[in-house]
Amino acid sequence: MKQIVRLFASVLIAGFALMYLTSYLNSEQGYSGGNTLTVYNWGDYIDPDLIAKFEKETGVKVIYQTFDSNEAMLTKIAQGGTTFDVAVPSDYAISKMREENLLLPIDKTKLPNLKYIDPRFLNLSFDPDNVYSVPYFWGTVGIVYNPELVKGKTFESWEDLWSPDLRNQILLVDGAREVIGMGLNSLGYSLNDTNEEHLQEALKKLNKLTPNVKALVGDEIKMLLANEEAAVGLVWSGDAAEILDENDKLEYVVPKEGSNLWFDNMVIPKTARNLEAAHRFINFMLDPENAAQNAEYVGYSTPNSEALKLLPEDISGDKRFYPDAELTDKLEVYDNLGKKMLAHYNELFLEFKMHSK
Ligand code: SPD
Repeated sequence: MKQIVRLFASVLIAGFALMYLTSYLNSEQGYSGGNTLTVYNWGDYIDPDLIAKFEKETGVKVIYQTFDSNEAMLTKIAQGGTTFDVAVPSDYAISKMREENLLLPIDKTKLPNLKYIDPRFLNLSFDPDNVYSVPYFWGTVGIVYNPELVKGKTFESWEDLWSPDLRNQILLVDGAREVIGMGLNSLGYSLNDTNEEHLQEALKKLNKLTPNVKALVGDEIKMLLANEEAAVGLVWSGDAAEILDENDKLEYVVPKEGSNLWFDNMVIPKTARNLEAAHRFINFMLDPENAAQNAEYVGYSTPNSEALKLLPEDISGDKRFYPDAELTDKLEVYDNLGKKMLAHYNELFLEFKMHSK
């Protein structure tokens, strides 16, 4: 009898262990099932209270996964085997996903809150008519610096980063387009330049920056700069806003030669399983109160004009993070340079990283 009880108990334990393991592996792979929604977003890019609010309002369980670059996100979605219901790529990555047939059209009849998006952020070249994507956040790329640590030096130009006084003082965001783009812009070339000579020139110039580069980092760039562990950083504007919020001694500038204007939009990848919940989630994030709460939490700039009205004036009126057309018209959006050229940018970036070690 005892043997039967023991056998029964072992079978039960093994069953539970198997169930746990399967559900863990499924969530790691982004498998949705039942009433769940799998969201794939950049790290540090949502107020977690909003996920809880969405779950409470809808009864849908959110499985949330993060990535740290468009390239990582693209590879994971393209290789298949995942069922992300909503993802948040940037401009050129959206264009690439469209080209590779990785997106589903959005049913706008299910997005009544889309009307709150400022028309300036709709119908952009990477997704005309917003067939596949809906604005989430937008911003620029620029330089955060600590005036005390750089002893009064100012940063009007990309060129200023090459100053010999900045040895081991610069942190760079770990992004291929951002770093190669900075090299190109510093030489007066476009961020979307595909001329091989120009690209090699940019790599050579970037390699000369390596004595000044302390590290290439992800989201921790915010903590490192705010804690004054480096004097200067190449950052996305939303991260700059958060850094300056933590440490108001620091400054943010977009260099005069120009820089990147970027847009992160919500999309429904082709492999989505829960289309109903995906649309509900996107509409929920477009709700002005939710969008304002999210913008205040993550520090990034909202494209939602009603949400903007709900933000404190010191945020919505800050021209460094809500620049007007006078600046944005001078900036460039990354183009989808095609599979081969994007891969080449990544190779150049890897070469630079090897050189910086
Ligand atoms: N931690 C959130 C980072 C989001 C950055 N998105 C900007 C992409 C620009 N290509």
